[in-house]
Amino acid sequence: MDKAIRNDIYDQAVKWVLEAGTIIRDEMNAPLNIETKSNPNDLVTVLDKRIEAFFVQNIKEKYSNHFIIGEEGYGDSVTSLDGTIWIIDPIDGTMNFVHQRRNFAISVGVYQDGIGEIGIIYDVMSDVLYHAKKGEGAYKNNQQLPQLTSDVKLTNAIIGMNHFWLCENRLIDEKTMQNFVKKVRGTRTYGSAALEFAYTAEGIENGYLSIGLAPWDVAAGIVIVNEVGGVTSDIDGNEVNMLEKTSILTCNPILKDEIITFIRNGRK
Ligand code: 2AM
Ligand code: CA
Ligand code: CA
Ligand code: CA
Repeated sequence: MDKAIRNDIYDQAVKWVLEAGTIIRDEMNAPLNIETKSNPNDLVTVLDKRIEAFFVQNIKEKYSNHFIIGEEGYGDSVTSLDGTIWIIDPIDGTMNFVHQRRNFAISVGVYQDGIGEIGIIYDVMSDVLYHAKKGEGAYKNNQQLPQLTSDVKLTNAIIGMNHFWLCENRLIDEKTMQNFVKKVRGTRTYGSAALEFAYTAEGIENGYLSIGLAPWDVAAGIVIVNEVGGVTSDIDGNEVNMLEKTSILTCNPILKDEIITFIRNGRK
């Protein structure tokens, strides 16, 4: 992507993300009209919808030839990665948003012909912006994030993963995952995939494993993690396709083979 064009999109995207954050903080104490989606724990509120609509309206007005993939369905039905595509999760961590009023993020990735060019993850209540442009490093607010440490092993790693991995699940035998939890130094469950990517990029956790995520959960995070030398794949090590839901492993590259080999033993 041409650098001047990318800089323009990036500046605009950051501006909209910060504006969206202000809307959320201003409106979050009004009734949220909480509804459920695929199951009783899969929540959506009026603000998830309002924020996605805010992005879609602004993007369509300013960049009429761009496409949008958004969780709440205000975007386009995208079937090809050709062109410029905004991949948006208006509120990542809706359960945290509803129950905790914190620990949720706005996630915006911009891809050109399938390549991640821009990643923005905004921790709305902490007012912390993680952001990256491909090839130009990743930032937490104005501070550039260092490359991930080369001094990490699975036995002293902190890995983000939710507890469903320890219940019977369709991907990996739970006994294997229990052994995995015992092997690593510690696990964390933050409840926002986007923030887990941001924390992996920041190096405050060394990786994150998820059973099933959609493009909007990971699009921005992949770009940000890439910029500090991190790697993202599905749990078998395959490349992630931005048009499909998939399992996810994002981590320090030193850990990738060991994690994949470990969990392969219990792979169904
Ligand atoms: P969401 O809050 O945008 O839905 C929670 O563990 C993380 O997984 C969040 O990032 C959440 O995103 C994501 N997630 C993906 N699919 C989900 C589902 N069906 N139900 C709840 N969370 C889901
Ligand atoms: Ca959701
Ligand atoms: Ca999400
Ligand atoms: Ca969401």
